[in-house]
Amino acid sequence: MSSPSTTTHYRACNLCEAICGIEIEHSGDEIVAIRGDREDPFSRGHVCPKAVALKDIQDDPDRLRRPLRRTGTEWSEVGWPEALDEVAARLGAIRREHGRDSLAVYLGNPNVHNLGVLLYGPPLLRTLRTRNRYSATSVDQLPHHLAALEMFGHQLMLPIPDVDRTDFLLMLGANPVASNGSLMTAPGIERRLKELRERGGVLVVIDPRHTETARLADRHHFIRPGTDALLLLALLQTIFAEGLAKPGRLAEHCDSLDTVRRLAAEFPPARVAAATGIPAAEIAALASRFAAASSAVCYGRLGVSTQEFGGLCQWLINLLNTVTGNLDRPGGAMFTLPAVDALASYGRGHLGRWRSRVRGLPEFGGELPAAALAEEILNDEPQRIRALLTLAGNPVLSTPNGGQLERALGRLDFMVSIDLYLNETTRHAHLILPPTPPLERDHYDLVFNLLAVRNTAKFSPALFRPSRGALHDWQILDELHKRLANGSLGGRLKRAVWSRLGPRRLLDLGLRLGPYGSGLKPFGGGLTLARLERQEHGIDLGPLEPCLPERLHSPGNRIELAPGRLVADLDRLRRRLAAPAGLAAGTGELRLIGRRDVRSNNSWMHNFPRLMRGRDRCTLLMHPRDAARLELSDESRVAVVSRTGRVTAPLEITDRVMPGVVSLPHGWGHDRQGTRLATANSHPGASLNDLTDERQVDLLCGTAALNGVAVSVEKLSAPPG
Ligand SMILES: Nc1nc2c(c(=O)[nH]1)N[C@H]1C(S)=C(S)[C@@H](COP(=O)(O)OP(=O)(O)OC[C@H]3O[C@@H](n4cnc5c(=O)[nH]c(N)nc54)[C@H](O)[C@@H]3O)O[C@H]1N2
Ligand SMILES: Nc1nc2c(c(=O)[nH]1)N[C@H]1C(S)=C(S)[C@@H](COP(=O)(O)OP(=O)(O)OC[C@H]3O[C@@H](n4cnc5c(=O)[nH]c(N)nc54)[C@H](O)[C@@H]3O)O[C@H]1N2
Ligand code: SF4
Ligand SMILES: [Mo]
Repeated sequence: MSSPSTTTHYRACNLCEAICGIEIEHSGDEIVAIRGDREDPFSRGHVCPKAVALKDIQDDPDRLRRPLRRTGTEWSEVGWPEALDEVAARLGAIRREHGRDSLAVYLGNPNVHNLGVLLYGPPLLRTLRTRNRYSATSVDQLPHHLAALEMFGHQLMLPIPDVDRTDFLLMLGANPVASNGSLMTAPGIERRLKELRERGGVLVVIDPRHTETARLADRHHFIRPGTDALLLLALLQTIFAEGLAKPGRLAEHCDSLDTVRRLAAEFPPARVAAATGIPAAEIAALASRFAAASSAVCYGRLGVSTQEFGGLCQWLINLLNTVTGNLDRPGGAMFTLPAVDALASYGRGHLGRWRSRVRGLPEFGGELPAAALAEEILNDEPQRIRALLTLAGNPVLSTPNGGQLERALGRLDFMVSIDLYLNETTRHAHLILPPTPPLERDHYDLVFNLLAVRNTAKFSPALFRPSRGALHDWQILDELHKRLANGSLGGRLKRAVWSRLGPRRLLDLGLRLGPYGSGLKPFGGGLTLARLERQEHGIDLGPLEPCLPERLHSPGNRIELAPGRLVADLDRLRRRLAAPAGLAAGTGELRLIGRRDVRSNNSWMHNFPRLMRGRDRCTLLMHPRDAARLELSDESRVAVVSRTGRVTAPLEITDRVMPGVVSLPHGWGHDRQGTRLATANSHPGASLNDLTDERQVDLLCGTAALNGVAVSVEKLSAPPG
């Protein structure tokens, strides 16, 4: 809807996983309004306050428009050809002298929201062939990939909770009302959860904090951080003991059900109640209700992935869904059929083919854990990392022990960042290469359609033409690739063809060859980019459909219920349960967890004035009982101290957090010198990851245990300033 002087542009917001349809009313280059697109068949008008950030990114005077080169602490603009040549020359020289593993790469979260990077990043990475690849995956969803690989044979066979049809949603360690959902693309999740309850369904939330999502739930249970694997085992134990296990249609395709029954038998509710903080009777009742529901799904996200037993949690969640017959059935945990088949072009995945040099942490899918990056730089071995490329990442604020990583970055011979901003990480680079912002490029969600609660497709053409000379992320990657590839004639030809095709034509090919596609016939029916583009609100491809066992990627199309590596990892959990200072410890020590706010997105949306209004959000939440014990009041400013660091924050006393647990949001800490983020600098907050510990990882797969960090809290004597 636009007035006579304005035009309306339709697209998907690419800032978070919800992929909301938006309408942008604009007059030439001036954005007049950004609203939810009511005609979008998937999001039906939903947006969150961050949608307007698309305009703020576009207009932000701090956003970098030209490559920058650092000399000491001074930055100066450089032309594109010169910047690209210099980056390639420096990386090439270090590689020649010290070998390919001396170059490291860190890939941040926005890459999965970026069509061009998804198509042009992999070829460059293959050319670099470094074993020192790191990404946000190992501070995020890695355990989901591991469980999918081990059970279903492919790291991307991720079961998605069918929220729109389920009768019972058991949610652990997720707060979609603030995060808008993750590994569950479901725009307007709050409405979907309310609809679940209106149709008589049940929502149970397990979280050490009484979250915004818990407020919508029938039941919320506090749980001691890091003990979810025990709870899940006890749920399974009850289900087996009460004869409620009925895998149904898939039973004949599952292996090792008896092993699972035997393993779970060790963990009756009474044995885990003290450790988890949930009474045994409540656990047993929850198990019975879950198993009795006509459809049910257990879903666990960041709080159960980024903890010491994340791999076990995601395996046990899949098990709970499978043994109750809820895997691959409507209302349960289902698989998507996106219009571009991402599984076909990604490897199945692998664990532990090589290990990090210093600590011996395993690679997963070709990447080493981000928790190992700093130490791989800060050592004196000849094979240490000497150069780093960061691509849309801010690991100083987003990976554990950010302070140590900063020291490491300062030691590199060369660092280059492809990024929109001069921030806490990129300020350490020698060169920053800024790409075009989201509204200047074409967009299609290759990843989030794979994770969506419904099959849909939408193409978002660029709204604005890039300013003169600007490059897209994919063009920067392609230019670097061109300069760094020294392959065969065949390899060079392939690269040249890929480079000529560009994201649009590659997407068209992907759509044509996908499950709804026209094939390669010029006039065949079915989906092509041209046809999709004509549907500016996007198209609905229907609800998720059962697809097992045919779509399994495992040998013989079998579901392995008791993968050896996961079964073996139970030993770590047993030892922890038995240790006197283990999970049940009541040592008086506090456990630190994170949180999200709907107006933030990880570390990079604190520079937009409209999202920063109101009171300070970077506060430490503490239960009144702990506050009383420590003689703290609501006016206190406190220091939070861990093995790795010390930060200060205003205290917020609330019974919405569990006794013994404190919570600080992540993504803050914008008071570091020399960044170019005027608004963020004036609302700096403190970085949670100055407190998280790189030594605390899920040893099975190297995922950082960002939740459950042991901290103490001290009162600051005088209020600052
Ligand atoms: N303690 C704690 N730590 C956490 C988490 C937590 O819950 N608790 N959450 C973790 C999770 S889930 C994640 S995903 C990670 C995120 O970790 P990161 O991806 O490392 O961090 P982001 O804050 O997302 O930083 C994104 C960067 O990309 C840049 N950028 C944005 N858009 C573009 C673009 O289109 N192109 C380019 N080239 N650059 C762009 C931004 O300027 C910013 O520098 O953090 C993790 N860290
Ligand atoms: N507004 C906003 N939206 C976002 C982001 C953002 O930064 N801001 N980030 C995006 C990204 S990259 C991601 S990955 C998603 C993440 O999406 P979610 O997984 O929904 O993320 P969180 O809101 O961090 O929810 C994690 C919950 O786990 C709880 N928790 C912590 N430790 C434990 C534990 O040991 N056990 C249990 N059961 N719970 C625990 C925390 O209290 C918290 O409520 O959000 C995405 N959306
Ligand atoms: S929930 Fe907000 S940030 Fe996420 S896609 Fe929708 S409008 Fe964008
Ligand atoms: Mo994430």
